[in-house]
Amino acid sequence: MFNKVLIANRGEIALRIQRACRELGIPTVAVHSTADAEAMHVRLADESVCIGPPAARDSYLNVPAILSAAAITGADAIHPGYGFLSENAAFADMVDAHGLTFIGPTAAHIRMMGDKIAAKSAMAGLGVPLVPGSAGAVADMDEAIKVAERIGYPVLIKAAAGGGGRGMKVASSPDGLEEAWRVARTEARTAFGNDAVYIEKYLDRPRHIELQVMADNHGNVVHFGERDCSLQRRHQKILEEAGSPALAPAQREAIGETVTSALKTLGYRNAGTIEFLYQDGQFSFIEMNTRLQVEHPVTEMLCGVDLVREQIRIAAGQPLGYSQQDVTFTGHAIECRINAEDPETFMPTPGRVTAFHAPGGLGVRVDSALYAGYMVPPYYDSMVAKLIVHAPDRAQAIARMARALAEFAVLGIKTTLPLHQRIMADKTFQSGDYTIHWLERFVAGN
Ligand code: MV4
Repeated sequence: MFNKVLIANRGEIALRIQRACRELGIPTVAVHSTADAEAMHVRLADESVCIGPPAARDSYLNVPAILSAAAITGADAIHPGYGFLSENAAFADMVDAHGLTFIGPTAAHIRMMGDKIAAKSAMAGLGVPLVPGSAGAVADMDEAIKVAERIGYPVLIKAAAGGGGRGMKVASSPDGLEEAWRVARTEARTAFGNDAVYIEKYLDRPRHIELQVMADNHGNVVHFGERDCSLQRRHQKILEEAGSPALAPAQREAIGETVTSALKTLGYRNAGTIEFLYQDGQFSFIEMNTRLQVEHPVTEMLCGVDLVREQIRIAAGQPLGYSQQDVTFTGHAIECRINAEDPETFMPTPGRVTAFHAPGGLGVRVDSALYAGYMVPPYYDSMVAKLIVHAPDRAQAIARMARALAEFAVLGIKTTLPLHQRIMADKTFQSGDYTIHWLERFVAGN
């Protein structure tokens, strides 16, 4: 096992990783920007190192400073959390080259899944269902027309280096294709420095369903079921559930079997999330995330597992603590992301938190680095808390969430707490019959 883990992140996820390390008896090193000197992740760590000025590119993305912090403190492993350097293959390589362990997948797998075309062809070759589309990159307009005619309009042009919704263009007819093609190409080149694009059939009312997997270095791959992340605004997830209101246990088992067998063949290691669009009873693979995700707690609550503990144990070479038969799915879990944003306009609301009271009680979990007196800095992501509930069924989970939201007090700054209260009270949300488009209309006032 590791002697000391450096956590290359901030906020609630840094605390989450510290907690897993502490339970494993591993001391932790926090790194922080000058803006985060008073942050909770620094206060709770065993040691801390300042790695640069506020801007993320000078601190949380500052690879030499982070590697130096590991060397100075004698850390032998680095957990990247999510965001920042978590899906940076060059960083994983450098951690390795310095004789440290990157707590995550291999650099080669991070690189493969970062290229959405490579990811799709790898998955297709392993029997994972895809959206109908081009076999790989589409070279020119002539080929684009041919692909679109074969699969039928509307089609979606996506950037190979994109992901998370960046660089996508819909074309609903041959007329629209030329314009969409030019815009998508130009955006891909300027945004990612890679103008490779591919084409998919546009699914008009899918759900976003993703599967959590964990693989060890000994060939064991286990899935922990799905999360439904259909409630998004501008490609930002707002609320996640496990399991999906749209899936029956047999469907979970079938897609789980498909995915675990594919990842076994691929030799994948550590945590991974396979993203699907789900429409008309069909799963279509779109992307794979090679990191721990923000919404991992709903899976932890549903399955009663500690995914971060498993990540650390696996990176240290230990076998997975679970076989597929050990994984059980009990009740229902919901996570609300609480952002320091105006609940109407979604403008960030950094500033001083004057009072803080977290909800509690049966089946309630709060992952947050907030405290009374804390100054939410303007430099980073606006998510300041995750409120997670677990209950015997979905209706009780919604009632519990509404109750916990009402207890939650974050004073001094506006947050998205009121938005979540409105969602819990909504009939369509309560029915579970929603798609990726529902929330955008809901926040716009239908
Ligand atoms: C799609 C799609 C419809 N058809 N692909 C957006 C983020 C990226 N991960 C994939 N995305 C989409 N891909 C096809 N072929 C619709 C979306 C999409 C979306 C997906 C998941 C959650 C929210 C979304 C919001 C808008 C569009």
